[in-house]
Amino acid sequence: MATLLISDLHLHPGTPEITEGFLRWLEERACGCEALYILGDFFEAWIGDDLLDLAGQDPSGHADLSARVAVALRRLADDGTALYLMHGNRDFLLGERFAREAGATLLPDPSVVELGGRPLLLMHGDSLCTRDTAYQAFRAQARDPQWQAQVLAMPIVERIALAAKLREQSGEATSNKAEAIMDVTPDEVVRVMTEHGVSTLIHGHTHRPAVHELEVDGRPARRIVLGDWQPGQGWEVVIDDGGEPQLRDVTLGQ
Ligand code: LP5
Repeated sequence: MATLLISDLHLHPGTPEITEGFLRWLEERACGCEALYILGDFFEAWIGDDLLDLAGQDPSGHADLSARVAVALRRLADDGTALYLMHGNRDFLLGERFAREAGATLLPDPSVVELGGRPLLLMHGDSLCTRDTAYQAFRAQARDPQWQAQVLAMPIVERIALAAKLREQSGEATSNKAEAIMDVTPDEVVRVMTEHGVSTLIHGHTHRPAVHELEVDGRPARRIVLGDWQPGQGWEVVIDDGGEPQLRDVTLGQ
């Protein structure tokens, strides 16, 4: 049975083609798989699991989308596929409640998992972009449990406004950053792979799908980068009986 890994779907009510394509991919592709790993930025922005309480009464469509996706994941989990969710830089507030309703387990970033008979290092990928010091400062603050508790105590409307403000600031900041700064730092990749004793790393975040050959501890190694999903096209890594992780682009039907 195959294991699938995906990342960076950025699900949002404004992009129904991606949502519909993903729900169809779940039924046609993921159904019957041993495990599905979602390596962050599953949602475009996550403001707290209590969004699920608003299903059926949120005109923006965010709550309905979240509830619908949770139900679809739950169906897959109930059919026997193990589901794992890792946080990304957009959905770091995704919590235990969503995971429970989706039948998924929250996976720490980084995580080493044994797949296809070998240890693989799984990450979202944002922590590898160490040259982006402004982002790393933001990340440290946004991952601070005290800051998160304060934010989650805010009324939902204020959280929606804060998320929109952060997105606006991020858009302005990224438009002024060099492309290389927003990619992973090669030395950091080697450092984390050495630290975890792996020769394969799979991550997303950069939206630059590719398989990079490198050397770690004098041995050949690989960094597989998942792509972001667009209307009509997604990306997956599949690990089947052969054990070799394969990066594939996927045509998404409606
Ligand atoms: O996301 P993307 O692709 O545009 O750019 C990312 C980095 N930006 C971010 C910020 C997120 O986009 C913000 C959206 C979060 C939505 C959910 C929020 C829920 C919590 C709030 C509501 C409850 O991750 C960007 C990187 C880029 O990837 C490439 O790696 O460069 O980093 C930045 O743009 C960061 C800026 O350089 C500096 C930060 C500006 C905001 C400062 C506000 C400080 C307020 C304190 C909050 C912690």
